[in-house]
Amino acid sequence: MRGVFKRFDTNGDGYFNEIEFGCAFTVMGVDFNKENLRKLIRVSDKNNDGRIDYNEFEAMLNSAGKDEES
Ligand SMILES: [Ca+2]
Ligand SMILES: [Ca+2]
Repeated sequence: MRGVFKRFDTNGDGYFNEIEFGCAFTVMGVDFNKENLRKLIRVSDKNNDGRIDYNEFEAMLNSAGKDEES
């Protein structure tokens, strides 16, 4: 999964910003609108720095797999 993260971290700073995050989902075939994207970033951004690091990304994917019904 780290390769996936690197691939979508287009400016190479080690974090996903909103644009990179949106692109990643588009490529994975998930079409989020901006509002849902922001919501997901807010929920996934555990340390509240406004961007998603690898650990947050991985945790988000794990919880998305487990928690589909809620
Ligand atoms: Ca980045
Ligand atoms: Ca963060």
